[in-house]
Amino acid sequence: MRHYVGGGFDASGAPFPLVDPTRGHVVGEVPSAPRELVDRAVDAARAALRGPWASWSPADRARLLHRVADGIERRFEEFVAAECADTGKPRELASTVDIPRAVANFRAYADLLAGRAERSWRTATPDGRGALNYTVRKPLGVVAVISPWNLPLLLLTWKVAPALATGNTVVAKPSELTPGTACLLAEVMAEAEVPTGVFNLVHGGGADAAGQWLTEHPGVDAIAFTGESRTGSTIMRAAAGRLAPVSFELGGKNAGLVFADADLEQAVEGTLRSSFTHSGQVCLCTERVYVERSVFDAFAGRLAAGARALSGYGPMVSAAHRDKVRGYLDKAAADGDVLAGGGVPRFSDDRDGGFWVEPTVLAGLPEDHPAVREEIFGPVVHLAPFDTEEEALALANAGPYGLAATVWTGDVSRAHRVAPALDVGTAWVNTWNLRDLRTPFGGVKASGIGREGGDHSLDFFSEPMNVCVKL
Ligand code: NAD
Ligand code: 6OD
Repeated sequence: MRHYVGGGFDASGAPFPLVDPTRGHVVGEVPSAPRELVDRAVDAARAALRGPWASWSPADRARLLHRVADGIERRFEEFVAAECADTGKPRELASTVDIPRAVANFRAYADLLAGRAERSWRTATPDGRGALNYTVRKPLGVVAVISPWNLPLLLLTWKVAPALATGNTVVAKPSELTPGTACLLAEVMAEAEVPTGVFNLVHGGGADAAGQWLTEHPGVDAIAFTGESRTGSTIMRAAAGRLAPVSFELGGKNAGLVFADADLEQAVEGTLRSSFTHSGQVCLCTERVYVERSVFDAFAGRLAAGARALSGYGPMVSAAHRDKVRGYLDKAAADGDVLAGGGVPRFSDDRDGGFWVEPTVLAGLPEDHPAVREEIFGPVVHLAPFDTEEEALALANAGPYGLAATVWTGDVSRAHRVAPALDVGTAWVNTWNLRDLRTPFGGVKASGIGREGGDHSLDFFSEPMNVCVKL
């Protein structure tokens, strides 16, 4: 595990242990970037802005992004293995979602570049000769990309790809818990001949470490961050002093709405996927489901049976996160009903040392209960009944977050009425986590600032400038 700064690999800094979440063993160590290395990474990224990279055309950059995508594909199995080792997620998930999506992130922004048109306006002037206005887009400069542990490569590349597409230089800091695929990405960047200093990688923690030093760094022009809402507030304060723009994808407490007119089988299958994919450790996962009263018992019974039957799921990412999830479960078990799970799976092998939590279905908790209000980020979903569409909407829209929601209904009019009325960045109808990378992605309220995806990312990572030429 090494940093990548100014085109060179570097292992400086005090090592911290890497733990296998599946078994709880220490399996390696990662160097924690000293402040001096963070400074060097920012300096390298600044210097690269003035180098040959500045004159690369969009077509050159698009070709580079495709080379990076090719490089990930060539080493696909290594990436899958690293992602599974760090997160404990099943191979099936890493090989069908995380790594293919990282490849798609680079290819999508490479292709989008080709379709970006610069706008121009002919303006009348009193002398009749007119003026030509045209807009050019410039990179923001040095961008810090800070990412979380749940979808490590997917979420890092989701920001690195458009940042490079628009001509910025990047200093990336992955989560200290999951540095493996970022290290491989640095190797791929070197193999793809990304110019020196254009992509840099530093490892380390957040507070009083590489994360904080990057966000406070006067040489960092913009910050693209995915992680907890509280961390977002801290980073925003750090950026405020120098008015650095931020793009934030933050936490969620996503609701599902199941109407009696829904295909119940589809709603149950969809909710099992939306609540328990990656053991609930996806920001888009559904943690609270409101079910029309007439089908509540049928839905709850089937969902609980489905949760009990799940196998092949992974652990929580760390002992600390497992303890946090278990804390919510203990409170919920004391105050409400546990319809499925609630415990720890037993394997009778060394996995019993890992950070496991059973897929859990809860019911009967009041809406202001911490397990219903706060983001758990684990395999836990709470069910509650509703009587009217208005009540369902009010329940879904309550609370501090607004990332995503899912509506299960067989009524087309209801779908179009309810989905846009949800206070979220993304509403799915009769599906979950179906992603088209050209669409806007982000959250409202405490779930984020700004939109990424497609043109939204290309817009965030570049600054429009108007040139007015008197003819
Ligand atoms: P986190 O906020 O603890 O950490 C995220 C990253 O920020 C890590 O790299 C961490 O080292 C760094 N960091 C922490 N404190 C920092 C500080 N003071 N200054 C600078 N950097 C700092 O989040 P996490 O636990 O890694 O991830 C889980 C959270 O991320 C959940 O809340 C989840 O909802 C959210 N998330 C949101 C999205 C989205 O798209 N909206 C996607 C994935 C995860
Ligand atoms: O699909 C995406 O682009 C994306 N940003 C997903 C975020 C998932 C959160 O864990």
